[in-house]
Amino acid sequence: MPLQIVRNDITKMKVDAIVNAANSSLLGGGGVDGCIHRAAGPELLDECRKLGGCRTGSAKITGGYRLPCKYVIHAVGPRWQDGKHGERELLVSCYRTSLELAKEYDCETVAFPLISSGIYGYPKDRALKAAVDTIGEFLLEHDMTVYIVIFDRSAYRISQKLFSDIEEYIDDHYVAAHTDHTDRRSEYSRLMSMPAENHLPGEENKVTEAVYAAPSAPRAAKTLDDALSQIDESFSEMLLRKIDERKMTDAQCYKKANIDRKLFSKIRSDRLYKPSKPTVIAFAIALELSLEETKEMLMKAGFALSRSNKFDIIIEYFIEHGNYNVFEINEALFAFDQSLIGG
Ligand code: AR6
Repeated sequence: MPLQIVRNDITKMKVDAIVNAANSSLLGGGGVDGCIHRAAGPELLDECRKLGGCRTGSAKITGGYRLPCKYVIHAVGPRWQDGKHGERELLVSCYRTSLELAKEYDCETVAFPLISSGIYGYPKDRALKAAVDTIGEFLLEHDMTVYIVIFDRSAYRISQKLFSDIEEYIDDHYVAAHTDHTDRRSEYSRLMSMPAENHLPGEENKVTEAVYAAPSAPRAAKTLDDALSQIDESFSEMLLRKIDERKMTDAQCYKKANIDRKLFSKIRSDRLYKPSKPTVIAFAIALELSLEETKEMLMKAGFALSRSNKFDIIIEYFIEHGNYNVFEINEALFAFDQSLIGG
């Protein structure tokens, strides 16, 4: 997955480059800067002294020394004042410059902390949004795996309003689905386990209802050849068809889905490829499929959207609200402790 949000100490990341949230002197400080200098050893400071500082919104690169990465990119984020002093532009520029430096040094994997969101006071949710938007945009044009490393969970918070809306949506759908489902199933078992003559007056109709509600058996094919000839369009075929219908290129689709190019090639070359459920959902979101189409695509891969599962309800919420931003959806999934989509 080209963009991943992980919880870790950035000094432990085994990537080509990690990004430091530095200050314009580049001579070290507290926060993540202090951690990186301590883990890299004094040679890092020696090299930093030769760089002559760095202006806010920009970045410079050094070796990684005792860190498990090859390079450290020192980015200088803005101090938060009130949001009206060009803070977002400067922060975006930090991410862009760092990504361009990483590209120039042929880095395939890069890890960022949430620049400016600690000592410099940038509100964490806005810092995260700026990071996700800027990195997401860069990844539409470049092949790289980028990690946003967050230290404390509270950094990864969707807005309170969105959180409450989704929570309410989950409550409505989760509870309703469970009650409905359980009642029907137990009613079905009760009625089917007793002889018809024991049914209470009027229950004949209930049996019919319950039988209709029960899963129906598929029509049996006469021979194996018959059965095989009934094979439907596969997941991979549906995906490629939808990409054509949407007049997208393959790259536009897999990048928007936050899916790795290699994984996409596998899917493309194997018509019976069996994807994971989050991968199918990532493509459904990238293709902006309706709820019906999403369900159809899931079914082709052997999955369904269930009302007994928070992950599924959150996905349904976003599709129903016409919000197909994979990064925002992942923020919401993360906030509700669900696995993320893509990859
Ligand atoms: N790994 C990942 N993230 C971390 C780590 C770590 N080891 N340690 C802290 N964070 P900050 P800033 C998170 O204060 O706001 C320094 O003195 C932390 O939770 O390190 O850009 C510099 O020299 C927060 O979300 O950087 C500058 O003077 C994020 O990293 C000034 O601080 C950034 O917090 C820069 O302030």
